[in-house]
Amino acid sequence: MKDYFVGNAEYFKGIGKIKFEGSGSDNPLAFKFYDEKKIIDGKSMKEHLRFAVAYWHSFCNDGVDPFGSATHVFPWADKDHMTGAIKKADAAFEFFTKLGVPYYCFHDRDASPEGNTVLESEKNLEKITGILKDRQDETGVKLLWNTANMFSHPRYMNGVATNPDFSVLTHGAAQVKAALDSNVILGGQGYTFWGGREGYMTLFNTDMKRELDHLASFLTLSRDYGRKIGFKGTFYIEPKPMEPSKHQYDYDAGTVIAFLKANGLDKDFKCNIEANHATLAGHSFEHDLQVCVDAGMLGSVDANIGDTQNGWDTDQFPTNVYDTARAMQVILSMGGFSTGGLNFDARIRRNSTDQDDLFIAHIGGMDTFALGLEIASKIREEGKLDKMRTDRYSSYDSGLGSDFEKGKFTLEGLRDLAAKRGEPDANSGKQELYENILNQYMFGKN
Ligand code: XUL
Ligand code: CO
Repeated sequence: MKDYFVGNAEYFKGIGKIKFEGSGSDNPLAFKFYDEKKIIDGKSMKEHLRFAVAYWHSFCNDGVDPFGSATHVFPWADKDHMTGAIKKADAAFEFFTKLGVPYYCFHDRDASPEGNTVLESEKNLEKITGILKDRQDETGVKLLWNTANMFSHPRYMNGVATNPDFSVLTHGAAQVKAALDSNVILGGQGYTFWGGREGYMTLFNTDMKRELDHLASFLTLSRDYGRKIGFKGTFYIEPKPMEPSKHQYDYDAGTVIAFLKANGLDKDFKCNIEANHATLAGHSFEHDLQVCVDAGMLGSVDANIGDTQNGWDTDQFPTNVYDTARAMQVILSMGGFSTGGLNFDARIRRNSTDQDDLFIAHIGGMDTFALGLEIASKIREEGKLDKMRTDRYSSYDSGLGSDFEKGKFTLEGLRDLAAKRGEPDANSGKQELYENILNQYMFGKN
């Protein structure tokens, strides 16, 4: 594997391979905490964290917002869309390898332009897939997952699989088919569905039951096609409660898991949990992760952070070590990722306009998760917090509580016990103690 790949040109000039320099380093272009080779609990940091770069934010987000035009200048841009896409792929792989991430993720339209017909779009993606495959082989960087962008084109304004117009649904099917074809060539570990427009703007014009049935059929056909062509990875649904729809059907982890189970899709599909989507749904990041782990359905993670002052998806890079420590505790509790990883679904700000800002942002996100991993691993190794939680349930471990868990009680039997035993003692939840112990692990427990 080359140190970094450079196609026809070097796009991130003057920036070399990012190295680990330790927490004392003043170099903004060095890792302070992410030491990819460091072994934690039998695995290297690189193997635990399985970082991926998101093509869409890193190489397509030009800084446009509802109030202003582009602020980011892309040196790989080209008047000819296919030439631009090829140069963009070169720039992307240069970035991945300089940063040292093992994976990337992309939407079909991030990497290859939409054509005038279904066939033209398919041909474009086929060509770019060949180029991505070459770059993967040259650099060793792999595909964590890909997906189809079925929310930008105007035809999808009323949804895709949940569109009341059948002909729109067929266009979505064409996109998913082509994206799965591309995935299999690239050896993707997963394939994601994020249905931003699979929801509604008003219930006045919406037959929710029919739409959900269509969504289930669409996902079933996609699963069947993927398996038929040899896709062995995991399908993911990425929950999000709203934005751009007023209500999105994949509201949160609990909703998605129930939907998958109700439709017999839970063997092939898992969740891809995005931090900022969980918080939009009124949950914490760790809540949605835990819901998935409890159901055996945590697949992958879109790593980002929201802004507590804003009620929308700000897609910022993770910088909050409390969040990542709690998230890594949950991820380690399921034995770590199998096909999934930590994909930075995060974008630099509109006014972050220096070329090194993209590196600095990813370095910060990777360091933040490296710290979270170290702290979570220490907490698990000592087992103190886990024991405190387990002990809260000790009344079910033996005797009558254990009989209840085994289904040996009737409701009348429970009533009689209450009458006989009288008022229970108060048992403190000790929340503040848990919080204080976490702080000790974070800031000074040796
Ligand atoms: C949108 C979002 C998407 C998905 C992939 O909020 O998170 O980028 O991750 O379509
Ligand atoms: Co996402």
